[in-house]
Amino acid sequence: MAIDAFMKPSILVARAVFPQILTLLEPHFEVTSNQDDTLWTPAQLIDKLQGKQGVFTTGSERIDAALLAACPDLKICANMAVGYNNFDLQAMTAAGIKATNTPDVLTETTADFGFALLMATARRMAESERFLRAGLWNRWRYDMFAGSDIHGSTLGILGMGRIGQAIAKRGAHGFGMKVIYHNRSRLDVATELNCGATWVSKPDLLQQADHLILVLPYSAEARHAIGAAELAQMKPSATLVNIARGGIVDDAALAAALKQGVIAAAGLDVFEGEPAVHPDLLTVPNVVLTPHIASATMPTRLAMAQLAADNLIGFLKHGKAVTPLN
Ligand code: 8YV
Repeated sequence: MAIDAFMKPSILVARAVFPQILTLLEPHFEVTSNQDDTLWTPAQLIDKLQGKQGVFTTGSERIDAALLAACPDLKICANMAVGYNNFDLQAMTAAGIKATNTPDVLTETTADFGFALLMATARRMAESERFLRAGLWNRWRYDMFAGSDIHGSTLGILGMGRIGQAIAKRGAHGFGMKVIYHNRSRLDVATELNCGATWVSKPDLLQQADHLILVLPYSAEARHAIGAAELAQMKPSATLVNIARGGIVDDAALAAALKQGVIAAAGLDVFEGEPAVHPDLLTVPNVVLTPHIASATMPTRLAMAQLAADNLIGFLKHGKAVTPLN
């Protein structure tokens, strides 16, 4: 469909959003929304995208070559997420479709959550709360729910982008931790100093960390970056935290390692095949499980949605996306 100069472009907001985001979009576009938050099949999404020039997605909508071929009017996909493994970016670029994400606005909130999950895990908060709620607390005991210390320990970070750096600063400057990291590319010296972090090889990271936080983006190479072999290299007292993406950890291998005491505990915000959770993870006590909420504060979710909306307006109305990926 050709858009004439007087016609508003049509867009689809694929999931429920803050009402004020729809109010922001409506003067610029013919907006089809999904405030009931119906989970569409790929075929239904294709159907809804007919005649649409733009789509507001979350990490749950897969945008691939098959969808693009079936949606000839589509020009831009604006993801309300910094991660974009739901996009086949190569196929989008080849088809001339603009892709955008929401970097920066969620960095500090997500780093806060990484630390919260680390502390809840190392200090056994979920496990001990379940014990209390079950009415099992009838006395004090010297080793009751004794966990491991955060302050003064060694924090390992795998992946050292914006969120990794924000976590490093909290660890080094707030908790007096020794911070080590592994990343394909090493940070420059000034950034390392600012974060209080030192680059090490991946085996050194696994062997030296008291607590290991994963914050690397998902890619084919990152799949099962932490599996049985990597877990076996970690300290038996170590905690593992995954706030990156499901699939970076081999969840079955992790559940087995937790059961066998290969590592002490894990905190997981993301899962292979989420929202499904590996059944073995639900039966081990020493794991804290949260439903992909690392960026979930009201101001940050609003800022993410606003940036995704600004990308649609910027690109479809003014020819320039704010945070383009291609
Ligand atoms: C999102 C995230 O909540 O930004 C990301 O990459 O994982 C989360 O902040 C999620 O992807 C939904 O869009």
